[in-house]
Amino acid sequence: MKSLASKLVAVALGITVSASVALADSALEKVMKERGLSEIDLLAAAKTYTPTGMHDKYVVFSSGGQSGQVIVYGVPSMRIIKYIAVFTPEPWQGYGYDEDSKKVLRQGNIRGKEINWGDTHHPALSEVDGKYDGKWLFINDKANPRIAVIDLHDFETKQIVVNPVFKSEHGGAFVTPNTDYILEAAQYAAPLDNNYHPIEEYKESYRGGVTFWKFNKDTGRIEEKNSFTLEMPPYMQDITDAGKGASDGWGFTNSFNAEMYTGGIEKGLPPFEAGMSRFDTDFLHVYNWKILAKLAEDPKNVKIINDHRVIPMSVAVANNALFLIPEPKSPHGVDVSPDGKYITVCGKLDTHASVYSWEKIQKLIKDKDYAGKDPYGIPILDMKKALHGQVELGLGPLHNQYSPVDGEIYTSLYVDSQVVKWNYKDLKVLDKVNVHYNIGHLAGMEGKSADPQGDFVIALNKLAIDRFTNVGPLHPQNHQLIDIKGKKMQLLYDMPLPLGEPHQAVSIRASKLHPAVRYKMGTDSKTGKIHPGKTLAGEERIERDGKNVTVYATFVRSHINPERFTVNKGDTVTIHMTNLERAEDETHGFTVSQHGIHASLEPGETATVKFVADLEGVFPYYCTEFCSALHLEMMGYMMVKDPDKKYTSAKKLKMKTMSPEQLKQEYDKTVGVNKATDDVIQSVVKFLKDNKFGDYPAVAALVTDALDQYGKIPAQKKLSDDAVAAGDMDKAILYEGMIWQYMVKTADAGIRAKDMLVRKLATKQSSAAIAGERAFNEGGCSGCHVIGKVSSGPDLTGVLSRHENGEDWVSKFIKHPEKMYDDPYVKAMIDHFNLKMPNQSMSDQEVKDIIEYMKWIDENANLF
Ligand code: K7E
Ligand code: CUA
Repeated sequence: MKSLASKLVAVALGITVSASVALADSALEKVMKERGLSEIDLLAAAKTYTPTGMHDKYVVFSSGGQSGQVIVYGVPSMRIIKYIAVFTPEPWQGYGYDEDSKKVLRQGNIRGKEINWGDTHHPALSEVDGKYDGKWLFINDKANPRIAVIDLHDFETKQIVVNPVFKSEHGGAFVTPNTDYILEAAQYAAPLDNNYHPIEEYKESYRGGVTFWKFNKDTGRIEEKNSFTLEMPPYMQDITDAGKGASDGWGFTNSFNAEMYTGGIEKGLPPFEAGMSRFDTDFLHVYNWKILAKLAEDPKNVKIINDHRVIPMSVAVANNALFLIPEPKSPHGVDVSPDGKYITVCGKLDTHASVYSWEKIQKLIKDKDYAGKDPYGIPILDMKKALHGQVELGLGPLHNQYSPVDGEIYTSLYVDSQVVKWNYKDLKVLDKVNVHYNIGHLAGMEGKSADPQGDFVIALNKLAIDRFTNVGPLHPQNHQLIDIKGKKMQLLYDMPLPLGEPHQAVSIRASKLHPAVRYKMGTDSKTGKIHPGKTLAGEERIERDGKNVTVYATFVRSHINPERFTVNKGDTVTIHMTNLERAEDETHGFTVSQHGIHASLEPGETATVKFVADLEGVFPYYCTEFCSALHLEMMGYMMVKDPDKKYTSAKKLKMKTMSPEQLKQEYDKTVGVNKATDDVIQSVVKFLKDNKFGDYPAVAALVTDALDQYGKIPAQKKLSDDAVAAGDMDKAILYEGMIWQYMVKTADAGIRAKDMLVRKLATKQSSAAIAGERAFNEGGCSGCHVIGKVSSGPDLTGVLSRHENGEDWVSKFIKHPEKMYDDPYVKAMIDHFNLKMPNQSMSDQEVKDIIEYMKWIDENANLF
């Protein structure tokens, strides 16, 4: 078992089995035993574990379901990286709590009603030739028919459009292969206008449809005026997919309730679920959006409903742009193959997947070979003639994903709680794996694009039941990562997600994403334009205009400018805030106590909060991100006076003041500390310059950040000197203190740059040296020894050459230091440091590895 475990780990990690693995082995075996892990578990761990600093190969965008958001995580680590606020307020990012994001959220108002809840189902990535380009993400809201546009340059929602004719939807967002249109199919049929129509007139007045949202790739926005809807019968339209390759120009939407049943359980009628599943088949809608887009240009072809163009079914039929094909009852997923030649539909209530041949469908359309017409005059194609074939997969097949292997397809089985791998060309089932439990969608890696990557699928399960520690009746959702690289699928990892039901998730290779790390100074991130409230250093001000007070504020570590402002009770207060930082990840947040507002200001961003100061009193405001050592000090006061009240001033307390000598002493001390700190900074700068930091862009970026802070010092020095000249030592001390703050911030970024540069310049560590460094740190050596420095123990740089037979000497000393306490050298060290090297019970292997680590240190001694 020992050698098997080590081999497994070695193979999984791609390293050759060497002596160092034997070390891992004993420790590994111990952990395996303690935690009851098998070799299979270790293999799964090795496939997902992502050590610190390593990044994921794929990024997944999951619908956040009832949270109305999008959740972003990495694969294979399954680490959550971001929540994207979309249809619902998100407190951290200030989405819905500052004015600029409110404007986006309020685009989602429906008929004047504020909607702050959404039900996201289907995220879709923008495409070029059916392949993901990493630029935009779209997602729908099933409850309140809306589509949102997310910019992947900063992962923020930029636009929400409300469907003008639907009352609910489900078949969105699905994009055409070049992102010309975003498709959104209705769900529950309803009148397209906003009027009351009795349910008895369901067949006459209730309708479904598909909306084609025109996307402008230059502006990155949906153009509502250039969008249109195709009217469809009141079958409940469902999932949709756009054709690609061979079927480019076409769209496919399935449906349930071809029965057009209208319920009435409260009147003693059978319920919807019975009436809607009576027929053996429902309809797959097949339509040509290229023809429809042309038709929509002519006013003769459209009805205007709620200021929106709707193409009646009759017009679509007359122009050979709309057809129906029967599909097994109450289907769910409809998925076009990567080449666009096959369309797979899964019947939830049927054990089969039905594979339609695009070639056969095209021929039937061309020959006008119809099996009949539906009550609305739409031609129906014969199901058997359109089918490539059917395969029995199991109970409750739902959704499909593809892999790069020709014909290979993965399907979720809701009732069986399985993922099944099969081939849609030769119609053979290949493998099944159990999931926990009731899987809905599954996400392959780019698995619905024209360029599927394989590697993994993720099961997005509806129930978690017993998979996680019980946290009460509401369980988290369960995303399960499955390895599909081998012949047999392997379940690797369960990720609980406690933020709404993951309907669909889409993934993309991380290498295709190119997000920014900062905004151009003064940007309104929601519009991408310069914010009218942009404020640079020195431009901070408070403007009053009657009952309106406007504050132009700046944020930079670690102060908000202004730090005090006073308004009258009842004033409307607008605060424009600019984060002057350019340093990566230096976000500041802002809130005023007791006013329900919040903004998150990313480097370079300007945002605005607005509220009525309707309470009298004193209200602290502060930065809400722990941005720096003096973050708590990053605060200020809003004071609200009642203009109708008379205030008497408090009697002043007498406090002791410092003598001029004391002040001078404090001033000298502060200046001295600054001088010493500057020396450290200069030594770091010298190191960076000597080692050509400019050759390494990531290091250079940190150095720029550091120098940015350092550059603020001369202005402070001048203020300090002026204060000294004016005899105001108190003020001078404070400015000297400010200089020290900038020095600390400089050193903070500078030392990070130095560490990064050292790692880049140093020779590559052997796996033994890596193991040695770990043993050194974990075994407690680093508690007393700091490489490159004398600390509570001697510096170990060069230790191997300090003694004859150095390696041997050091090995013996680590193993049994107590035996050498009388050695004259050791004795001298003990006296000097007043500490004895303890026995850390290192194994022989650990000692060997530490020696390798020491050798690596010596090779790179110049860097420490
Ligand atoms: Cu099957 Cu909304 Cu696509 Cu839920 S949906 S699973
Ligand atoms: Cu800025 Cu805390």
